[in-house]
Amino acid sequence: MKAEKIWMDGKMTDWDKAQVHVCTHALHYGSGVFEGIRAYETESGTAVFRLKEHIDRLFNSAKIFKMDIPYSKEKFRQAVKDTIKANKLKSGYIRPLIYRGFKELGVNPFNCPINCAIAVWEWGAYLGEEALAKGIRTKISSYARSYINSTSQKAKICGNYINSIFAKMEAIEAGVDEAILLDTRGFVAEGSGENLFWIRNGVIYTTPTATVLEGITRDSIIKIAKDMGYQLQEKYICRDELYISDEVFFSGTAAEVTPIREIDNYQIGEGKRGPVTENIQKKFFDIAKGKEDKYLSWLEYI
Ligand code: PPE
Repeated sequence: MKAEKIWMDGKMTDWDKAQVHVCTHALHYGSGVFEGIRAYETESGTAVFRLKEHIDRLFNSAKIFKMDIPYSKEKFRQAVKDTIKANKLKSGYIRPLIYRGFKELGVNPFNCPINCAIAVWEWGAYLGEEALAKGIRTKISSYARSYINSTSQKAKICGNYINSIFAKMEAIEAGVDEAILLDTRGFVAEGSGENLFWIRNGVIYTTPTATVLEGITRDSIIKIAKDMGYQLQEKYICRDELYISDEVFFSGTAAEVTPIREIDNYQIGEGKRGPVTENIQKKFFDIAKGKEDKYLSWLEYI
């Protein structure tokens, strides 16, 4: 992972010089908020997928975490595009980060400055190229998604990801690719970095967003699926409903549309990418790559 330049507090900085002090507040306490955005190569050049929605969510995360971003949304949006240009990135991942910097330590964050950075780099398939075509193996995590009153799931707060990291480490050590976390009531919540969809008898389901991140890919898939004529419902379910679903898949900026072929050693459906998942995945990539006129408003060209 490396590119040329990182935008740091308004300046294009060399990748190797984009450093922070070891007493940075966010390094000790996870006191930052971030975004994950993708840019795709299209016939008319590089386009950022749903940049407006990602910038809106970044500002909402900052609002929830009581951080005033010292730039307007418009300036920040331009900075994302400038960073892509400065790195001549054709397609890849964009990581804006707003963090409490260095002034003093102690849990109270209010005296620490608010620093901003935008990094971009080439990032292929999150769970491996094969995952998109064949599906991945998962397990229900022994770690519950953070309790609703412990932190905020609407905000993409850096420290929230400790919960995801525990679940991910456990999954990898168990020999599978990814974890599915339940909420503290025991209902299915989401992956370590993905929302979840499942299909039974032709109907597509996903979880309500109260206890999970309001995924922008999730929102895109809901719109795409409805446009394609599928019935789609939000529903709280227990883990056993996943075991007997016809198809299950993850959605996320990094994960895109990743089929799940196994959960807790149960084969899901035929044990491979199912037909509904394949249709939606194909449509998603066509849209992201600018091949669907109807959805061009989701793309922001560089
Ligand atoms: N849930 C969680 C917990 C999550 O982190 C993500 C994104 C999603 C759902 C899907 O949201 P969206 O990207 O808006 O569709 N996870 C980001 C970080 C992954 C990482 O490993 O870092 C991402 O996909 O960019």
